[in-house]
Amino acid sequence: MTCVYIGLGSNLAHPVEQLRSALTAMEAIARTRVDTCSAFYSSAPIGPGEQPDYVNAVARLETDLDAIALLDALQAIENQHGRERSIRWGARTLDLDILLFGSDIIETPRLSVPHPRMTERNFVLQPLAELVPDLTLPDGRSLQKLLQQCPPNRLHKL
Ligand code: ROI
Repeated sequence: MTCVYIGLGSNLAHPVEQLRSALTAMEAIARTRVDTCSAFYSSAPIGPGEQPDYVNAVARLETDLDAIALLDALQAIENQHGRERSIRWGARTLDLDILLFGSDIIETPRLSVPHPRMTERNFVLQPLAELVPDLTLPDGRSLQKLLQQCPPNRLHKL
């Protein structure tokens, strides 16, 4: 089994419900177990234009799938939740990002792990630190140090 961390985000169509429903859907992924989930956080949107605040969380999964098979399953769940991919960094009903896949470093056209932008996003680092305060990323960087260096962005636990 590989221990995987997933970033969840939504800012449309009842975001809290979107995240709850995504957790239920992830429990149904083959050869995969949802181990735990952080608190839900409200966070100011990062990205262009006006858009509603997000709800964000991080979940820990155990899986026997490989990373691409897991990505396929997560994208199917995003699609079931009405995700549209028209505008980069636009508002979305559901975003499920593979943040960490064991200690693997993955660079393929479809998938980069660790998630390349997670280190700049307190809405990822803070819930992740709730689950694993002493985490070290595969490249040796410490989560606590990254949190200290992360640009501030309005974030509060729901
Ligand atoms: N901003 C916040 N606060 N939370 C997100 O999950 C999020 N996701 C995104 C972009 C548009 C970059 N901004 C976000 O994809």
